Amino acid sequence: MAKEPAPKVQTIDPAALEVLKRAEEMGYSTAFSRAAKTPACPIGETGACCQLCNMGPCRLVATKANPDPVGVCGATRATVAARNMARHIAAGTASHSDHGRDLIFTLEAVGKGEAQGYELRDIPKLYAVAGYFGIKTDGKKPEQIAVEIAQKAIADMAGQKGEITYVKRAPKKRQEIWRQLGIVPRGIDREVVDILHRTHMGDDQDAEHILLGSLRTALADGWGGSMMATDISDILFGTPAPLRTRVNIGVLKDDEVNIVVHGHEPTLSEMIVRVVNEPELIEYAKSKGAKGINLCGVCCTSNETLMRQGIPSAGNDLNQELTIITGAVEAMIVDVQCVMQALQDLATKFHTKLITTSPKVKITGATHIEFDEHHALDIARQIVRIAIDNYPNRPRQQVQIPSHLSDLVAGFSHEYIRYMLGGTLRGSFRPLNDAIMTGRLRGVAGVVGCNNPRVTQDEAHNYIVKEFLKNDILVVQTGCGALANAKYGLLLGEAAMEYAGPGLREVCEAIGIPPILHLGSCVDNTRILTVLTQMASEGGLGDDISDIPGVGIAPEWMSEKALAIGAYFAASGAYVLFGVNSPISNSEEVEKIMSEGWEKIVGGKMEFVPDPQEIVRRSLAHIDAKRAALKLPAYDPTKFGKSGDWRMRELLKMPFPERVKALYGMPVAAE
Ligand code: MSK
Repeated sequence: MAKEPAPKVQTIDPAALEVLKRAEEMGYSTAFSRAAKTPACPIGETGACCQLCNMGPCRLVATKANPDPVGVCGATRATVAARNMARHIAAGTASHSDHGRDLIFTLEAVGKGEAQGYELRDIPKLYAVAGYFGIKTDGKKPEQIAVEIAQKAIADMAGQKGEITYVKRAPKKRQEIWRQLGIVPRGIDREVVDILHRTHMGDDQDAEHILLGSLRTALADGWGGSMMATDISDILFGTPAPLRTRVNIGVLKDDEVNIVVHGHEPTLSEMIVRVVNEPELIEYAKSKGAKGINLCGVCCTSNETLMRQGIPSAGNDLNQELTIITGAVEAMIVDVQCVMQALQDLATKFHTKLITTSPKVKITGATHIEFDEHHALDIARQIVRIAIDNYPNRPRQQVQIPSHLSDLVAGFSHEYIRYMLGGTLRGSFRPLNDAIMTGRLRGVAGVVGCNNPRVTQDEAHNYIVKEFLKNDILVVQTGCGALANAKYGLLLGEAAMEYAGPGLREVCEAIGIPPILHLGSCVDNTRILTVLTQMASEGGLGDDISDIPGVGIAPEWMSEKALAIGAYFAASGAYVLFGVNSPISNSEEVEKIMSEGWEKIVGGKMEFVPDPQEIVRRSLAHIDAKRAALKLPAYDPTKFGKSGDWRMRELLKMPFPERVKALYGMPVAAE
């Protein structure tokens, strides 16, 4: 069934709404307006189109006359939907893992003293990662250890046989499931190639077998390329810890040079963070009439610089064009993934310079300044100077920056979560497991992923997390989903008082955390894998990820990387739900394989459910079923919430004599 061309309400973000109104008045095209003009292809969106050879493309749409169509080669609807899905997962895996590869090369160059401006910022994490790779560290300098880690990581990228190293980080039971199914990744690149080969015309034609192969590829992402990307980013730029910053288009400044970093990789953006604080460049900006240099981000590069350095974010994926339409952006610097081609055309309508930096990515018309980790600082300075030089060109009469912005608390690495739960000397997941076991928390949920202009921006993200909070479910977020909720103040401690159920509120008050924890960018979904593994090994919640009362949701997904993430979570034992639409709806057989079929073999499953209310309903049912399987008490919110700040707030509302009695257990003495 074809979806509506675009939602009636484009966004719930007041800043985005303000800019969109202006875009409409000025006749500027955006993803929102293009989604309205260009309906989604009704054949492709259900997984019914096979484009794998030149006998087609074949459209396998059932009609009365042909109720069970097949392609020219005889490929069934199930084979076609499965092959399309597997290829999406392979592309997502390739993207994340290539991001990881670039970081590995940077780590190697840093270890060899060849990477200008970088340093090894988290030495304890360097040692921890060396431990995973079985590298002896005695008597070695950190730089040498860094080189050895890089070499081992490259070997995992290129592995042909055996198992990639990080598989050992999964719960033991999970590793055995993968081994029995023969889906432990051998090498990260190999698993991507494997899917591309087996989905070529005339190869693997059994939907179940194709999809099992795709799980192996996805595992190479989650427990391989992405996990290494997260680890190495932490080693090079620091493991995140909580900090407070701001989000939304209102972070742009009308009297400073605005530079927006966009994409995914932290390598160049971290150097830009560094150079915008150099007195020489600040003085240079002042010489051009600006008060200073204002660096901010969008999408996941933004999450990288926000999590570690507190650099403000102009918002999530659908805000990328809108920042330019403010007329206040001197330069937008992009690297890889989720960068819209339309940015350049939009930039020409203003003074904005769009600068591509990855050797893999050029956009026609944009300025290309190729990034090279060996000269990163020089390149960062060159880019910042271009932005400063562009400041006098800002068309003052065109500048309109919405004032909307919100504070947020971010920076919850899995290391910090462990520390905050147990303290410096006894970091542990015990308090979290205990809170779930007693029923104070009903369960946990990861709500992640993109925006998609085919649905109202941020609406499903907001609705789903608020429902989870109300139901005492602790939420972790990454990527554009985290920014979606940060824009409305949900990533603040105060949100617990306003939205959380009684048990979750008590947990947030006791630990001093927001009810939603921001764990980072898309590759940092691997932090959630680590948290789940540590919860499984802590005891009391079974001994595998599939036992934990939890779910993963991508309510507004659009990227192939989201499908790879969903598949590696399903392969790791989690129930994953996707919103928007189903790219496999042309085949009930494939829907069944990825749901009931996968649940039988790996304990996790992946379902596509456009209705956010149904997503919540299925999530709660799943969490309650997992609680029952663990023989935990049924969720009962009336047992909790009679302590802490909330109780104090209620008490303070009482009239004076009753308040004293409630506080001290005695009546006020009569005069
Ligand atoms: S940037 S993959 S739109 S989360 Fe990671 Fe956002 Fe999705 Fe890109």
